[in-house]
Amino acid sequence: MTEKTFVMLKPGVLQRRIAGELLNRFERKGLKIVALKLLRMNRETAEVHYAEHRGRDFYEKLVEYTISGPVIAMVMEGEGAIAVVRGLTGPTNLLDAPAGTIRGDYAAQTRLNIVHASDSPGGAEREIALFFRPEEFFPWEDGNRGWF
Ligand code: 3AN
Repeated sequence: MTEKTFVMLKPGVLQRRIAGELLNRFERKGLKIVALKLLRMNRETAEVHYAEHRGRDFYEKLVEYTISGPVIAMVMEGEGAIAVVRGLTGPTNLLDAPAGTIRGDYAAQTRLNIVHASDSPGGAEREIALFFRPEEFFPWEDGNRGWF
C-alpha cells in the first residue's frame, strides 16, 4: 500500500554537510519526495513533536538540540514507506543500529541520532500535519523510467 511518511534531518546534519548523502539513501531506495523544506523549529513545535517523551531524562536536551539550528523536513511516499524509511534509518538505540543503516553509519549518540522518521500511520499523519500545509505538497508522476 502506498503510504506517506514524515522524515526530518536534524540540525547536526547540516553542520556535518551530509544532507546530500542522507537524501541519496532515500532516493536510491526509490522513495518519492513529495514535500521538502528547510526550517528552524520553535520550542512550541518541538515540544508538540516530542510530547510523548515529556518527563524523560533526555527530553530537555532533545528539545534544545532539535531547535538549535535548521532542520530539513520532508514527506516521502512509497509502498510501505513508513516501515521502509525506518529500515533505512535503523533503530533508535545506537547500540542496536547496524552498519548500513543511517544511524548505524552516522550516529555516535542515541540522543543525537540525526534523523527522525514516523513510526506508525497515526504518527505520520500527525507529524505531516504539524509541519506541512496542503499547498506545500507537490505530487508528481514517474513517467517511463521504469523505477516502479
Ligand atoms: P525514534 O526517533 O527512533 O522514533 P523515539 O521517538 O523513541 O525514537 O525518540 C525520539 C528521539 O529521542 C530519538 N530520535 C532520540 O534523539 C531521542 N531518544 C530516544 N530515546 C533516547 C534515549 N534513551 N536516550 C537519549 N535520547 C533518546
